[in-house]
Amino acid sequence: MTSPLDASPAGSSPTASADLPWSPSIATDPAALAALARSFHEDGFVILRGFAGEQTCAELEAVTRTHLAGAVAPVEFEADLGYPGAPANRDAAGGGTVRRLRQAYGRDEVFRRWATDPRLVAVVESMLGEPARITLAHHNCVMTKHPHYGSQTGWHRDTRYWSFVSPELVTVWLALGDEDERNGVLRVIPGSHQAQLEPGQLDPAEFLIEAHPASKPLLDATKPLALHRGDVLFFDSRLFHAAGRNASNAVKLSVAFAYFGASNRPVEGTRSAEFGSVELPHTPRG
Ligand SMILES: O=C(O)CCC(=O)C(=O)O
Repeated sequence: MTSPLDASPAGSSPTASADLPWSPSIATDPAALAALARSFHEDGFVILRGFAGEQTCAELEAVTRTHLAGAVAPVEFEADLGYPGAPANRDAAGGGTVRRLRQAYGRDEVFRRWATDPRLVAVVESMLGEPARITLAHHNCVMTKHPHYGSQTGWHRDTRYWSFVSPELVTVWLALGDEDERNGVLRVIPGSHQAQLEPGQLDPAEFLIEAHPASKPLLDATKPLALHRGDVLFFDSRLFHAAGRNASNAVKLSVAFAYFGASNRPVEGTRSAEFGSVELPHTPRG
């Protein structure tokens, strides 16, 4: 088993890989958590392979499939977003394709158990540097990518419409199946959570304009993050990411929650302050 701590020169702080197998000892090892946090801050993301066990994935998938089959509200339809590849409207072929099952936290105990899993909370806390809260206003969903009608998502930062006193949030993305080039793998630009953009580099919907000259060096650094069932991607919510369409014949399902630190808060009167948040117990370590 690979250690979460890579060898580092004598006297320097150990560094962690941004992509490593999950080991239960990480959640209780302050040095391992600190190394993960350093890697997260540098690259803007960390993948923990096999973090969610088969039983957790199976329970989440079962509820997801039932709710998708009945389009149980609240849902977001592909047709309503109109991203490239989406049906033109709800009456068009595929117009009933669900993009997201929203408000996952309120849907079933399995989502609440997952989002508050103490191991997950330990990792997120180390990244935020303080006790964490779940925002119920953003993500808090199952993202789907359907064959035929699932759309392409351009380069964006999750924080584009989010209003918090500090923009530092962590998005936690759990793959309930394989995610790869065939079915709309998530791509990221490592380090782009820190990128300063030029005026005019974003379109009115705050997607990165790929043809803008200043976007080239960013896009040259693109990295696809292939995931397997149970792998968890933690990313800084300011990290630029994008995803293609699904050319396979199976729907892709990913559970996404976002977390902010106890000293942070949504700005009053904005959408980010709607729906509330979930305070998570802090477990002192070390
Ligand atoms: O199309 C996708 O799978 C990516 C979705 C996404 O990044 C988002 O909705 O924030």
